[in-house]
Amino acid sequence: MAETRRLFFALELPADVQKQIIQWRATQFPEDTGRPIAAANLHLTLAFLGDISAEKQKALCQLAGRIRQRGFTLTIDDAGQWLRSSVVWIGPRHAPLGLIQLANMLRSQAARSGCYQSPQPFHPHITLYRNTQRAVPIPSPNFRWQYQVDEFVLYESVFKQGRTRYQELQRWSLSNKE
Ligand code: 2AM
Repeated sequence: MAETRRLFFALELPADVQKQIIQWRATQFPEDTGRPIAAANLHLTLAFLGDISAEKQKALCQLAGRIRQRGFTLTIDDAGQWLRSSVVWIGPRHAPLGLIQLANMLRSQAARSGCYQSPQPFHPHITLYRNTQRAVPIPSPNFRWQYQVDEFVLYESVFKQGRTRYQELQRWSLSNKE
């Protein structure tokens, strides 16, 4: 069988925002909340591709490179928990149109290339904890992290020595394009 890699498109976080999120998380949740996501792994998923071949990766990268749209401002000002998927997350209360457009484009390109896409609508979020076993008190969002998004990234999810690491493979610029 041809070798595959587990890939997804996502937005990375600016280093200062990443740091502030980690500090905020450390003060807001009980220790047994679940498995905290490592600082370097925090991201906002745009489209999950699954385990795909090098050939499919190349085709999807070509399509991603044809996306023409401007960057956008993202405001992270909401928090919540999804019991079904056992995650605690933060995200935008109102997703900017640019974010929805970008995710929808990547998700439809992925679907047309045969990557299964969840029928669930796109709920932009940054996962903070996985494997939360019970409902945890979600602090009222006493934060507002705002930043400009001018790039998106293709990551590989690498599981090694009991740890998952997201490795950047390629990035594309959004700014100055329409
Ligand atoms: P998340 O966005 O809710 O955290 C890499 O695994 C990223 O792709 C994670 O951020 C993960 O969830 C997201 N993802 C979306 N669908 C997935 C799936 N079916 N399996 C694994 N990860 C998925």
